[in-house]
Amino acid sequence: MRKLVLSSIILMAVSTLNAANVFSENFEGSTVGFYSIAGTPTVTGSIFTLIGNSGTADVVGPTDYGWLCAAPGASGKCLDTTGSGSRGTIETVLSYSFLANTTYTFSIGITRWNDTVNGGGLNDANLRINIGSFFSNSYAVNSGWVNGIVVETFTVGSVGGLAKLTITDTGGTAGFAGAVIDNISLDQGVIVPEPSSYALIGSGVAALFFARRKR
Ligand SMILES: [Ca+2]
Repeated sequence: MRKLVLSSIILMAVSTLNAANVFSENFEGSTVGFYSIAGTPTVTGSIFTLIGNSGTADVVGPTDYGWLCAAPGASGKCLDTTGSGSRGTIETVLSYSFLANTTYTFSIGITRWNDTVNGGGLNDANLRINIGSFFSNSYAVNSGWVNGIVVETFTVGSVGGLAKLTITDTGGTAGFAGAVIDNISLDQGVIVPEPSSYALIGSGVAALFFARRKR
């Protein structure tokens, strides 16, 4: 038992070195309901708020939509990126600090919205996900979409800075429903030294070598 505890502590220490969570959201602390710019723009109990002119979003419960909200570890609520009204854009309330020359891992569960109320079945959507100028990708959540957690890695260039995560529903079958998302996580990965840093380290080692030879 003591061995197990010790190895767990070591594992934890190692994984902390390799990846540190920047933010995560599973909407379990959120209140099921309709959020809008005109009404309540901040999605209660989550890290997100609605932005744009007329965006809406719905926090939905596990019995409403699909595999995602009911998946292991996600047994409660998730977010429909567009509520009844107009296509939604959500953004983190906070800006997060991104370090130069650092790799990050972003993951998100995405599924099609299932129209069980109007009998429309699975609807298509298009999601665009941005993390400031550091990451951008679009996802066609249509009949070709394979349900699962999307995992993306990206490396910030030589200039870091603050950025927010923005998720926009840019179009799909229904104007009153978008893709359903859950289990969002951003983790800081390993630091990648710049080529110039390698050169600097190399020249330092060379200088040390020649200094020693002179003696
Ligand atoms: Ca959830």
